[in-house]
Amino acid sequence: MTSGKDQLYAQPLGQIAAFNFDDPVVNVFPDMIQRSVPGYQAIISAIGLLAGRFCQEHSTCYDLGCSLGAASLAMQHQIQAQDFRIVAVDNSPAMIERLANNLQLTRTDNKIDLVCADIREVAISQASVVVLNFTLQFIPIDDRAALLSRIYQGLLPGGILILSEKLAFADPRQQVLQADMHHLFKQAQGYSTLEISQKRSALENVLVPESFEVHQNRLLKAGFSSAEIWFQYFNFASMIALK
Ligand code: GEK
Repeated sequence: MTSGKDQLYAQPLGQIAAFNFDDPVVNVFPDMIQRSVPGYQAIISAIGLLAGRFCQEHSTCYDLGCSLGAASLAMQHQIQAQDFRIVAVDNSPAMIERLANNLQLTRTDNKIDLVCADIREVAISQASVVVLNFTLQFIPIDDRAALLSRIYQGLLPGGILILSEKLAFADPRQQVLQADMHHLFKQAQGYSTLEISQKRSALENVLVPESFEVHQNRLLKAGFSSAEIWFQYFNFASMIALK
């Protein structure tokens, strides 16, 4: 379970390739996400608590874009139901391979099934909890509504979707302020200006944020009866959508 410090963008890079979740990223992923996403750990803990409350007997919890399984592990830790499974999906073979190794090293009675696949192609059924923790932002905008609609259809009555995203803001002053505050957050976490700007270039057109209003409208259109923010730290937010 080796995991290092994220220095992927510390040196000047001539050409900056589009960001992808390959081996070098997997090696530093826990450090990278903690130091890049304000409130990440608080959100993971709360996903566990929400799953503890909403996981129904004989149901499945989905962790879509699971990376190294932080949300799945938090859910497994908190769920009291006797009969449930967690399906953790990611289309990065490097992530799934590392998560499989980590799970083998931890406990033998895991309720977590790993699937290496595109979340746009995974069947969702009998779900009580679905988690999209900073994953929808990597899905092409045109594919987002269909995915949310399939999630809605696969949820049982009383089910929830937890959707965490980097947000954009319609008001230009808010957009500039919140982006600046995120920059300061990353500096306070030890990232240099060079690292921050090279990472931003790598994520250009790969991570595409939208406003809360756009997310909320899309969730309601997909069928959810309510969608609200329960957590926000600058331009990073987590929403709960209720079936
Ligand atoms: C966490 N949820 O730690 N299908 C499947 N996986 C995908 C797809 C796709 N189409 N697109 C991207 N991914 C995690 C953090 S990280 C967020 C999620 C971040 C996967 C991608 O391989 C990566 O592992 C994950 O979504 C996004 O709670 O790094 O900002």
